[in-house]
Amino acid sequence: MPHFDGELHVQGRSVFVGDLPEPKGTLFAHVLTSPAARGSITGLSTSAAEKAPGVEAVLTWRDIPGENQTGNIVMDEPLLARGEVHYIGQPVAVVIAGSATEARRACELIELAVREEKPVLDPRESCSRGELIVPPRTIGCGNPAEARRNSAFTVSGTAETGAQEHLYLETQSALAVPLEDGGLRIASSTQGPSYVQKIAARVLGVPSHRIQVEVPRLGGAFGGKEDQATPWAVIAALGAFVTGKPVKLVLSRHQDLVCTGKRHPYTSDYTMGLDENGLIVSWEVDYYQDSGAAGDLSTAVMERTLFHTTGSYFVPNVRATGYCCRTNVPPNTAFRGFGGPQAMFVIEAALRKASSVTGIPVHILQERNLLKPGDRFPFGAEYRADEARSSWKLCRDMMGLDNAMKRAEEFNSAGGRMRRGISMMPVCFGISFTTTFLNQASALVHVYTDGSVGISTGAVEMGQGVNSRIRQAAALELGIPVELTRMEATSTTRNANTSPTAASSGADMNGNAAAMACREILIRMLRGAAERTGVPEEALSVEKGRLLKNGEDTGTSWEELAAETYSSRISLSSHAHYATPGIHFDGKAGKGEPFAYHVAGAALTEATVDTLLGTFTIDRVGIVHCGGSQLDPVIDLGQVEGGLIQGIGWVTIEEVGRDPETGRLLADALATYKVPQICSTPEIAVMFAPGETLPGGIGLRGSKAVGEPPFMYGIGAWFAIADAMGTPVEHTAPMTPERVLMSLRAGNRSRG
Ligand code: LUZ
Ligand code: MOS
Repeated sequence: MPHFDGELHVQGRSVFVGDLPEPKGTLFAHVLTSPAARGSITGLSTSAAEKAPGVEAVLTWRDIPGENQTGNIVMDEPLLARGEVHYIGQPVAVVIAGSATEARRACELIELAVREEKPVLDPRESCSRGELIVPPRTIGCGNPAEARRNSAFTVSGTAETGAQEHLYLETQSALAVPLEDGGLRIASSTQGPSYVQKIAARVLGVPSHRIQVEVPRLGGAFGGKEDQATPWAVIAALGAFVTGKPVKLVLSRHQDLVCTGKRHPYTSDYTMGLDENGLIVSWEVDYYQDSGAAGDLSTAVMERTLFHTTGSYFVPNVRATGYCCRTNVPPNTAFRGFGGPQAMFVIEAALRKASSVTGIPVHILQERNLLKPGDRFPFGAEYRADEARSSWKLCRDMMGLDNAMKRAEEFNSAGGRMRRGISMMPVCFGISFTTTFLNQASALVHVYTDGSVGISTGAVEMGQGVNSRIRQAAALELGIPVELTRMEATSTTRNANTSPTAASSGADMNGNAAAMACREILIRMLRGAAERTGVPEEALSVEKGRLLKNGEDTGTSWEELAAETYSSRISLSSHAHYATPGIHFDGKAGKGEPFAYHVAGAALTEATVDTLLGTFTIDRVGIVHCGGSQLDPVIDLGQVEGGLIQGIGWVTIEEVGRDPETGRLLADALATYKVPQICSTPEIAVMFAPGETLPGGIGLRGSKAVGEPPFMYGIGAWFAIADAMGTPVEHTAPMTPERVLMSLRAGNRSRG
């Protein structure tokens, strides 16, 4: 199976929002954003900008015809600041001009005065000041305090993980075109076209049916366009609405870096109780999430953190509490893993500490505590698969844990400044939106009279290959070559009220919806053929593009069948709706079955540290990943490798530094924000194990979601480096070379 977009990408022929033809008279928007992280607006004068060359309009909150509100879960996010500013990069005013350069130059003429206050940048400070987005939330089971008191060992500590920039290749972009009846057509680089539609309608004060949103494809997203594409698309929409002309907005890389939210940094306090065999008996944890200046998706991210509080392990007594702490940085947002990685880092850190206290090697502790079939998660659901243990054992044996440990030991016993370390990292990730109602999707399928098939779903192609998987599922359902199918651009007029393409579930849900629509059409086609020929319907089928009777070729091709179906006046179109079966969650009780299934796997990581320089290499990563019966191994491999490397970047070199006084983003260009590149990529071995068999209607034709889970294999890199250092280190990510060096110095000092 080819990744169908691959050919277009390498030839530079694939079309993104920024490449769409600009209608005649298109204007360009540039946004003036807050230079201060916290303060009151004391003056805002646009008159000089209005007179600048090429300027058609300068917009502030006063020009918003509807509601100045883009919040989705919490209603705390104005489109354009009014009275106060809450982070550097918050949109305040918009210039609409004949060219992007004119708009940008005129923006500099807007006079904005802010009385600055000291920003809150530390989530713990925010929490102690009571500046939470929502009240703290706790999930748990058993009696952790009592279990801790009766435990043989207890360990406590703090673990911290940093922010992460999404660094999608395509920056936030939108093109809004006015329609004849006062409506708008918006092309947006969003994962959630229905969100853009709903919020544009709210801000403009028009019904949703006046707003059409279309997404050709995205140049990457990683969660950064789940909620945060919306304000930019709505700003373009506001410009088009007010001027009556098409308006385009494409963020510069610099503005995108400064204005948009990142992965949530967390600082967390934990206490773990263990029995004399190293079995975890209690787990108590407080997560302080740096939510940024507005709610955005922070509460949902925290919910997933709470669901993944015990990682791949079984713990009978748990209390996990999450604090969504409002700070003066851009609202932090969805990012591959969505709070899961933050939780998993904390329990892995705790297990390292437990290993040093109990004297039990950490990989033994990990293995002993892995989830078994029948174990319950703290939220009540049962773990039904045996993949946590089976993937761990396969990884241990096939990827060679013993050999890796021996190699490292021999290497290190030779002395010298280079030291080698290893880690095992298990992953168990729940598939489904934690917000149950989001687990629905729809598809519209047309078979044309020549037999070619057009498919529209709510899924957004962002490079992950969702369209390839949907086409494949549709072609298998119809019994025709995949080349006869085509994916249309995602559009709110073809599929309404869609969930964002997120939570790893885009292919599962939209693929099932497309397959359901295909099945419906195929049944009609076969019924028509049965009526025309007198052959019983059950005897007919389509395979490899031929109409078969009891498995024998009838001499009729798929193309002829399509034409005959049309001539018989039978519809060749169908729309289908899919809702993930079997899931439910009681938010108040904190109990239920929020996930359709889990994806599990394990990674063995080997790293080498230069103890003189603090630099390191991640040498080799061996992964066993339970992907179900795969639809497309090549797409899965791409997701596993890409996720791993993105995860390694998060815990090693990606550092979103901010000035501690002003909150200004320090790494605000690609010269200073570094992501892993091809030279820093380890040798990667991936073995796919089928694992559990999913019931029908869950997953996609037996295959499992693959988008987010592999990200968390990358966490193993942090622990492999720490292992190589051979000195106790604070559990703080990212482990930059600077941190390695300073930790080694501190370790040497404390050893005298
Ligand atoms: N988005 C969301 C997500 O709204 N809910 C989720 O549970 C989720 N999980 C992963 C990624 N995005
Ligand atoms: Mo997401 S973090 O957009 O699945």
